[in-house]
Amino acid sequence: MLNETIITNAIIDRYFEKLRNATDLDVAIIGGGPSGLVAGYYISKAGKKAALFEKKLSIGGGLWGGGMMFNEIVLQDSILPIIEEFELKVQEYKKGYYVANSIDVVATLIKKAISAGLNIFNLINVEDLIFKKNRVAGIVINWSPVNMANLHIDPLSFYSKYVIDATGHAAEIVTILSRKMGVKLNTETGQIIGEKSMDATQGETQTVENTKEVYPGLFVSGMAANAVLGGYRMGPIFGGMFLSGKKVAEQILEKLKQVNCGIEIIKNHRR
Ligand code: 48H
Repeated sequence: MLNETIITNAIIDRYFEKLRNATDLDVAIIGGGPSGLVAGYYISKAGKKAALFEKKLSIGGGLWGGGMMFNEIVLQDSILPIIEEFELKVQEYKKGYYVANSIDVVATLIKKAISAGLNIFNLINVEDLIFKKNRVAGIVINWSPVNMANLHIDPLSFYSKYVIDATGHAAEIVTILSRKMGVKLNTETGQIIGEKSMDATQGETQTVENTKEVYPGLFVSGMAANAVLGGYRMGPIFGGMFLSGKKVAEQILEKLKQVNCGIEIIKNHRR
């Protein structure tokens, strides 16, 4: 005979253990698209405490739909080492161009990231940031259904040494920071510049170049990087998203090595 209370308690206990473990993070990743998942994989693999927050039920962002709902994506040969690292199944289509089943890519990225130790939360909307002493110091979260039902329910806040805006075209997190705090961003204009039209070559290069800390404590990756810094879009070729996720992970891991990277500021505020 199965006991319903045990089933219920198993879920409650395990979920709250995961949640408690995420209230004080090294890195909070907002958005479960390719750049966020790849970043989460590398940061977790390096032994840092990272959690990824995705507002939708499913993780994977824009990967699922391939190009115009044809569920295949294209990857270029410059990311062959990452393809190998993730053991992605790809087929060479033309010299330098690889094609992959987008569903398989989503499943593989999620599996790899969780196996590396990434804590993934779906159905959670990041609606604001913790902002202290001119630094982003964490995230403010609520259930997505609360947001969808427009309920007046206060959120909860999680500290994080670094936050990654991996929210894709909308660059939701930088937009919130810019709108609420009116801060000067690390962009040419100090503002969000906005995404440009389609040019696959430029878009792919720029999404990697634009991956950086745009405000103390807040990094951008993937399509959000191009939206914030004014890069082109590239269509359903995803190598740049993978490279951007890897680059942001490397940048943050480097920062985490420094003793005085602003972390003390957050800690002092806790007292
Ligand atoms: C929690 C949130 C919030 C929030 C949004 O769009 P994504 O797949 O992001 P990237 O940058 O990793 O990949 C971009 C790629 O999918 C793409 O769109 C390309 C290559 N386009 C080219 C072109 O020309 O159009 O994923 C972002 C994720 C989504 O799942 C959102 O639901 C999620 O972020 N998200 N999660 N809190 N406030 N905002």
